[in-house]
Amino acid sequence: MDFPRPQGGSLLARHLTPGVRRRLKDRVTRYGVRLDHVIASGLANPDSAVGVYAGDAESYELFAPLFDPIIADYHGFGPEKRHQSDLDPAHLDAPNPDPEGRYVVSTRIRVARNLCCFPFGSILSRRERRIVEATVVHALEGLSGELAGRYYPLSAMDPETQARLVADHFLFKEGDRFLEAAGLNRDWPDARGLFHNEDKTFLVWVNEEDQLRIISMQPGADLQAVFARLARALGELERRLTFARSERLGYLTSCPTNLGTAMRASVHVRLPGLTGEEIQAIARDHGLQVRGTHGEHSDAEGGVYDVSNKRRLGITEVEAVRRLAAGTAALISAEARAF
Ligand code: ADP
Ligand code: DAR
Ligand code: MG
Repeated sequence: MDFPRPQGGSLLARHLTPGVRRRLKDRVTRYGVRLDHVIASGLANPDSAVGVYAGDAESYELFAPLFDPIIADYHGFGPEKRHQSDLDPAHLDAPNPDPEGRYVVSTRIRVARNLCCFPFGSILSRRERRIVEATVVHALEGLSGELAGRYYPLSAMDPETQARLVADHFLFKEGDRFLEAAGLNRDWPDARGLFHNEDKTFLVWVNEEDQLRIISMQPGADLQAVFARLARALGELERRLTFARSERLGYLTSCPTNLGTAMRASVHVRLPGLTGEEIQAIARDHGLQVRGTHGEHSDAEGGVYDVSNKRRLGITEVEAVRRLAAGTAALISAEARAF
């Protein structure tokens, strides 16, 4: 019996053909991930752009007939390719595109990570999620110098503090319906939280869409400094934790849009003189995507846009930051000409 195909324009709808579904419908990973887990979000949200989430590292191999065409579509990365990472700041030449601070409000570079040998968030049990939290927080509390900080469990955070941290872009939002349908919000807020240093320039989200979102951020457009801080932090954390990764796909993440570098490098940039179309055209030319002031599924407030690299797989971390620097300089030049 052929199943009804997912509706809408998602990559899931495009690539989950009846033949692919017949091939995959009885497969189960060693952690118990089935096809229904992988496609739940896209079935529940026909307006999804992608529509799938991996339940563990093995999902990317066992359900490759569905994931590979989606990965090729989104990243332009064929199944014969192998991802290469480069986190060495010495290889980055990204002069500050806004040294006078007239346009760029702030710069943020994050990577997603999941611990090796655990399921991912969509099928983690409450107990496993608490073990992940304890393991990650233990590693973070061993950091020193600029990276030293404190962990704040969401369950112990008062609503006003939480709202302020979200408004100030330091903490993840709640209630994303795509994450909800994927099972990533189960047992919320249990074993979720935020680690940050004194200056909130180094932060780690624990057990949101991925088990770790490791973040370096600061006001202004010094991309080199933000990248160097992140690289230092990752060097320290790689000594303390083992992350899920594969030779072919790099770092492995819940959503296939985050594979490879798992990096989003972004600027919040004020461009009052440019239309949305002009901004989109320049961003597209530099492989960048434009989002609202509070990121995914948000609008620009006060003319501040979130501009970041679209692709994360098949380019290196250095290349992703270099593209952002070049694209940001192009947007600023266009803005300066607009007045
Ligand atoms: P992702 O999960 O891909 O990192 P999200 O949209 O879920 O993106 O969350 C990103 C968060 O980081 C949002 O709160 C957004 O406001 C914030 N953010 C993104 N770029 C910047 C930036 N350059 N400066 C400050 N905050 C940023
Ligand atoms: N909203 C989901 C995921 C898109 C990529 N964003 C992530 N992973 N946060 C969709 O399929 O549209
Ligand atoms: Mg997000």
